[in-house]
Amino acid sequence: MAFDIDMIKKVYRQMVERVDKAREIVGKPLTLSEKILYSHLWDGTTDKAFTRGKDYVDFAPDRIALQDATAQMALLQFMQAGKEKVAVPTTVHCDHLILAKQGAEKDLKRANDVSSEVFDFLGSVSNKFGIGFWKPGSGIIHQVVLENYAFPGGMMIGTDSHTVNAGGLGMLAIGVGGADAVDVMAGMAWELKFPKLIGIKLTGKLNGWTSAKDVILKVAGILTVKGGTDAIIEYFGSGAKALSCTGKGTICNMGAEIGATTSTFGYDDSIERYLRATDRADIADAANEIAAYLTGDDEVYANPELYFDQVIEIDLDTLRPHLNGPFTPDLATPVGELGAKAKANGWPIKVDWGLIGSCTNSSYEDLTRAASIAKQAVDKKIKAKADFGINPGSEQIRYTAERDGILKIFEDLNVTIFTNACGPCIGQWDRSDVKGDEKNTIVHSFNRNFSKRADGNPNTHAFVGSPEMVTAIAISGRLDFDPMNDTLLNEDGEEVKLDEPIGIELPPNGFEVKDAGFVEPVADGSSINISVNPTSERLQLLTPFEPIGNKIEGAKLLIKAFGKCTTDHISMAGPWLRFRGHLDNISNNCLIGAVNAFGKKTNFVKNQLTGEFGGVPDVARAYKSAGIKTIVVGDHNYGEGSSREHAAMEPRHLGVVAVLVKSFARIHETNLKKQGMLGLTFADESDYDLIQEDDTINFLDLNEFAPGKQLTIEFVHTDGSKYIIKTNHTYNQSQIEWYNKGSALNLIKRQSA
Ligand code: MIC
Ligand code: SF4
Repeated sequence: MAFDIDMIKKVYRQMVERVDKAREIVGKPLTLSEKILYSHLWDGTTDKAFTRGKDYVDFAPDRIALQDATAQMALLQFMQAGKEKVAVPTTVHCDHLILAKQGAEKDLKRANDVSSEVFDFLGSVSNKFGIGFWKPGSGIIHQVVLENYAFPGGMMIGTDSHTVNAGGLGMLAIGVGGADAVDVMAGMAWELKFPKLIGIKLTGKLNGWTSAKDVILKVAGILTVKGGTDAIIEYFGSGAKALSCTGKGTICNMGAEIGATTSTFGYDDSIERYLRATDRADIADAANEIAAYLTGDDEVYANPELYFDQVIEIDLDTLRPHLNGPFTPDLATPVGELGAKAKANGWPIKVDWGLIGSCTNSSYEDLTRAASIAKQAVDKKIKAKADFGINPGSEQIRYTAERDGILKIFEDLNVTIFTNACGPCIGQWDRSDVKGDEKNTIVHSFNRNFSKRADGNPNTHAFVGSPEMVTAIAISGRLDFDPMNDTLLNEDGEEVKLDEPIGIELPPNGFEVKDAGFVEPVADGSSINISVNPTSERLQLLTPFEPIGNKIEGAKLLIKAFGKCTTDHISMAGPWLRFRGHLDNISNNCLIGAVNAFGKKTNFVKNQLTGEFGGVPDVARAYKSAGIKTIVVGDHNYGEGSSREHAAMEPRHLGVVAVLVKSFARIHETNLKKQGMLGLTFADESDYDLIQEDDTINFLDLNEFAPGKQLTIEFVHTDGSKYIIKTNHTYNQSQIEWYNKGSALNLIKRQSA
């Protein structure tokens, strides 16, 4: 039984009516993405067709999901919104705050001790406001959502960039910052620029060592980390239909790594099979009744060039397994070619760890494909050369995999089974084998491999691959191992080869679980009191931001970030996750991972007041207490990666008024706007080079801040010479209102009062 079949049936009734109307208005056959977008308009129906990549449109998502690391800030904001209950079904998932160290049982116990304050806070706020609560150990948010809440044709938002994973079940699921989620929880519309559409046609069928992961590793290589920006990617074709539902989830999940707003697949047999296997036959039956509405129109898939802004075709018959990395998920290399590339670039060939898991690749099918390789190693008497760890995606998967003897296979190979949680994927990893910043290589089935992400070491070279490839590489202990062609020496000195992986799409005896870890909220939470200890180092009630105003003069440069500056560089995760509910404390990690363009060091910037160098947060605090506003300058795709709004709130808290870059990642740009700051882009990119460390900065026409109008900024060098540059922005009138009020939340508060 689905959690919310009545809501889903209502969405389906509306869909029929609204899609028919939209087809008339748009005047041509529709993609699946358009069907879902047009049937989730805040105003119900429309009398105009929207322009992709241009019009801001209000939507009404069906559901919201939050994870513990972002939920703290989201709920602290929601508590200020003056509402009694969430307006839209919402869940909180505890998955990011569990350190992987000794294995599931001990690690979970330790997390429950260490983070009880935060888990209790999230649990009681959830209970108060009618939010479903998934306890630590229940699983990774996106896997739990796929198993329980995602449904074909639906629209959801989540405070995590990999919310897009639910596209595997044929929905539009979009990652947002906490402030966006607060709008929807408070009963308001959710605004999005109507996305562009990229169609990816999959032909042929996966075979041998190639898996769904390789589809997205290949796509990442083609589109790069910003190729999907402001676009929805819709997969179709016979190859798409031949993929399992969780395989589709893997592909959609990593769409976040190419900046895509989201990705999706049309409803088909594999999605139906998955719904039935996860005890949601009621959704499958309802979906079957309107199946044609839950996929793109035939004409669209027959002539995609006429309907999508860009079309890519991938033949699964000839696709090869890839490993992407290091340091960026779009550096794609086919497995057989990695040895030479590694040698040429000085990447360590020896592999120290193999890790399987993360929201991307922790399904039952993933575990069985990896287990089929692990079993051969045991049977053929090969010991794994690298250390090896697994985080199952959910308690339901773990329980079922244990029952079916799959975990036993890994244990026989000495693999550590960590908690059903994010673990090493987000730097929650107590890695003991490598000390300091020793150069080393790891392979994992996660989605991101930015510098320092898994273990905090800038010299860990992380490569992303499918779980079965990670297993093979971990067994061989070598990055240049090609299981399709190479052999391994076993304990008896014989050369043995690994056979192709074999997976089981869905458990033949069904999924099973004892305690899935779900806590339903009470019907009336009005008497529940939420208290936050004022001396807590982990939680802090928010004080509203003051408006920045329309006069910025005499500002200083806090940092000119050089090269890649992801949200991991702006607000690192790992050990800092513990401060996600305490704005002042987490601000001490603000931009400490960004490389300063002057001197090329991290966390080392000049304080113009004293002439001395210091860490970014300290220097920012010094300017702030002297009453001096600061700006941050950055390169392309600034803020790529996570949805964490801390990357916007921390600079805001420390007195940064504007972030001026060559280009932004979508979620981060919105997060800056929501927190009442200026997110600007250079009209002429080369102006980036003009900016000097000791410039004084004046905004010349901020009093005329208006949609579509450039803002002019003057930079004064120390010798008194000046130059003036033009900057672009994408603020519409209501977003300018957020700026004027100090933040979007300040505006909601006024409206509720
Ligand atoms: C991530 O994968 O980077 C995270 C941690 O899941 C983030 C969310 C966060 O920073 O809490 C994301 O992807 O949005
Ligand atoms: Fe968790 Fe990693 Fe997925 Fe982010 S990418 S939600 S940290 S498993």
